[in-house]
Amino acid sequence: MIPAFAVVGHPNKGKSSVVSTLARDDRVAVSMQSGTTQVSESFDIHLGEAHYKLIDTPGFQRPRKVLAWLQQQPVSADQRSERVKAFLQDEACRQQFPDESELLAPIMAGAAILYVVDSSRPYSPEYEAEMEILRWTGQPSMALINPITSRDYIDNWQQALQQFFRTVRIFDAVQADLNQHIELLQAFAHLHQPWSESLSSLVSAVQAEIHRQQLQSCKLAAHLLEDLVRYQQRQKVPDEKQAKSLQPVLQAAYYSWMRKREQKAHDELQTLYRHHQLQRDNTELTLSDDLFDTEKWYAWGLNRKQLAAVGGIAGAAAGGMLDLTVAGSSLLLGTLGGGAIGSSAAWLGANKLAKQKLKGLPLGGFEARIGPMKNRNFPYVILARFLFIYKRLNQRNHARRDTLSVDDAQVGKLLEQLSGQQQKPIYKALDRLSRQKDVTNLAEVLEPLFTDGQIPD
Ligand SMILES: Nc1nc2c(ncn2[C@@H]2O[C@H](COP(=O)(O)OP(=O)(O)OP(=O)(O)O)[C@@H](O)[C@H]2O)c(=O)[nH]1
Ligand SMILES: [Mg+2]
Repeated sequence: MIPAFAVVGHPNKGKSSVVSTLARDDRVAVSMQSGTTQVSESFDIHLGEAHYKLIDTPGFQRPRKVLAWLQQQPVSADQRSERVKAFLQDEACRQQFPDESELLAPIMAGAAILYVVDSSRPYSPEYEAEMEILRWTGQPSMALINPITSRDYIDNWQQALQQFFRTVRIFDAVQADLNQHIELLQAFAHLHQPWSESLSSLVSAVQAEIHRQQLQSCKLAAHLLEDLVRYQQRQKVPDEKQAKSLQPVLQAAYYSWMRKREQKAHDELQTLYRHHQLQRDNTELTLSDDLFDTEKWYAWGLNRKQLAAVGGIAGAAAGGMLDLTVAGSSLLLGTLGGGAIGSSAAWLGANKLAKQKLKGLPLGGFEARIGPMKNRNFPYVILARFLFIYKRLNQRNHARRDTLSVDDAQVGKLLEQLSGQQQKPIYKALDRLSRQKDVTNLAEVLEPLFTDGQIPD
């Protein structure tokens, strides 16, 4: 049997949040409303070769009555799980106790139990009936203490839970980071011996998945940069006058294509990280500035000083005057001599938007054209906006339903955190891109920006 875990407990204790966090997918319904989950829902988690199931269940509603039903007749310990099966087979019980029937069904079909409680609420004996029912199932089990708003009652909970569950762990469903997630998976592997081998491989599968998502993000960014920087909008018309009057239309079409292409890349990123529920237009994932609000370009991309420094270096390197290995982390801080910056003043002058052109065609008629974008800052702006979304998505726990916080997205700062060796190829590649030259392995060059400079093993 594929390892399966049924997440059970009182209503509104974070069961669905645990499922969402472990599934790394936000399509699990989580809400403040008690009784949000009404039927059990099974999520198949496939990670490389590893496969397991997480089952979200409704909360216990009438555990004392259910326990009373189970205890109606004397049952020895070895017969208790049969008694729970009898409960599930009894039509009247299913009618009377739909929530308990829903949550017990996957357990009796072989799932292990993850029992979730909240340490911000005091322990009370009212929980004993449901814990006793779970014990009757005879299935492997673990208790998770979820500190929804505080850890005030952790000790009392531990005292009580240890009497019913072999393993008791603290797991914050909404704040848990990746290490805590991985530690929990490691604990799963010890829960039920026949599953231990397949569950042990889960940990490396999760790490591999994270690396895969990072690499895929670099590829999305590289495609986006290539597409936006190289794009041209053209149209043929019979005469020059028509070509001229077409220019504003062409420009609007050009901008609209670019904006859509950027949106598409951001959508792909969101899908890649399985944050399907986040609506970008009403969360802080919204890029409040329009892509062509060029006033903001220095804030997103490189500022004037950085641009001058990078321009000087990229220009000098193109002319073979400067060995790029000097481009260390201090580069963007403007510690370069005035000479280098001065020499790039002309280069800064090239800081214009895409040009419009009219061209007479050999067989008669005219072609109006806009693009490609030669502005040197443009690739940095695109990259900064993409990284802004990326940084929020890749660190975000999938159980979170609050809005996102905004911090500094300036790409220059992110670049400065990398070593000189890592920065250098990025400047070079983006410079070649805005000069419309071929760039090899752009995705690979960008990788340190997506992995925070850490090269995964
Ligand atoms: N701050 C914080 N909030 C949490 C945590 N766990 C759950 N919540 C919140 O508590 C509420 C209930 O969470 P759910 O995961 O829907 O709980 P549930 O047990 O599945 O609830 P039902 O399906 O209604 O039984 C939601 O508003 C969650 O965002 C936590 O660890 N920290
Ligand atoms: Mg729920």
